[in-house]
Amino acid sequence: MDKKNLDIIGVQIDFGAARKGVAMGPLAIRYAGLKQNLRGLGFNVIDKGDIIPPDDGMSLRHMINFEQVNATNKRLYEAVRATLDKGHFPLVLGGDHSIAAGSVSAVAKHYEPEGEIGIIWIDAHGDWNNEKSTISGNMHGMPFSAVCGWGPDSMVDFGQKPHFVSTEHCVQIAGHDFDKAEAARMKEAGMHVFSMTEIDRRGMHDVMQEAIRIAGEGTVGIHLSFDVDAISPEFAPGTGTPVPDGITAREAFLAAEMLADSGKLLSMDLVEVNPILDERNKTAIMASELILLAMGKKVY
Ligand SMILES: [Mn+2]
Repeated sequence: MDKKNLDIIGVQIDFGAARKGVAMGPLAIRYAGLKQNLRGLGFNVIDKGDIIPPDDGMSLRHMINFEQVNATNKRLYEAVRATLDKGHFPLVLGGDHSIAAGSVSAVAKHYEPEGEIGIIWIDAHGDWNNEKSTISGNMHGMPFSAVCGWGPDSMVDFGQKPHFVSTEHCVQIAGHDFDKAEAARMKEAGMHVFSMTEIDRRGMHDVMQEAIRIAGEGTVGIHLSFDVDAISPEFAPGTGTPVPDGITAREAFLAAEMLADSGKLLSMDLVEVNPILDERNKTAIMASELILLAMGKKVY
C-alpha cells in the first residue's frame, strides 16, 4: 500500500495556561499507543520528539509568559514548515492551545502560493481574545484570533510576514464558555460559530457537514485544532480548563470521522491533555483515538 508519511511534533508547554500539567500531554498521548496504532493504519510515522520551551522569559499582565510562548511557537513554526516541505502530514501534540499560533501560521504560510486554508477549531472556549480583550492574560485564549489577524500580532510574527487565515473559512465548534468581549469580537470578525446550543439543536452530523463546507470549499484544505476541553469532563477529565456539559465522546469521534471522510485534512493539533488531572490516562487514550479516527481509522 501507499505509505503516507506523518510527523509527530510534541510541544511540552504550559506557559500559555494558568494551570500547569499540559506540558506532559505529548508523552501521555504517546503512552496511549498512538505511534503503533498509526503505523497499523499504514502510516510511516516519524516522531520528531518534543519542543521544550525556555525556562525563563518576560511576561506582561495581558500576555503572561509571552516570551516563552512566542519563542516556543517560533520553533514549532519552523518544525511544521519543515514537515510540510517534505510533503509529510504534521500532527502536533500539546501542550496548551497557545501552540496553535505556531502550527496554523506554518500551514497557512506553506500553502500561501496555492490558496487559502480553512480551520475547524473544536473547543469549549473561543480562544479569540487578544491582549486588549483578555481578562486572564493567558495566551492559550488567544491563538485563534492571532492566526486570523485580529491580534496579538506578536504571537504570530516569526519573521515570516504572516499569512492570516480569513474568517470566511474559519469555524468554531462546541463553544459554550465565551468571554463577553471575546464573543463580540468574533461576531465583528464574521466568525462561523456552532456553539453547544447549535449542536443540541441540529446534531453533530449536521453541524460538521456545514463546517466542512465552510472550511473546505474554496480552500486548499482544512487544519483541525482540537482542544480536549470541548469534551465533557466525564469522558475527558484530564484537561486544565474543564467545562461541564460539553460534547460527548461519540460526538467527538463523529466529528473526527467526518473530517477523515472529507479527505481535506491538511494538518492537526491535539491539545490541552493534562495527565496530572487525568484518571488512569483516560483523556490521553481518548485523544489518541480521536487522532486515529481523524487519520482514517474505520470502526467497520
Ligand atoms: Mn483552546
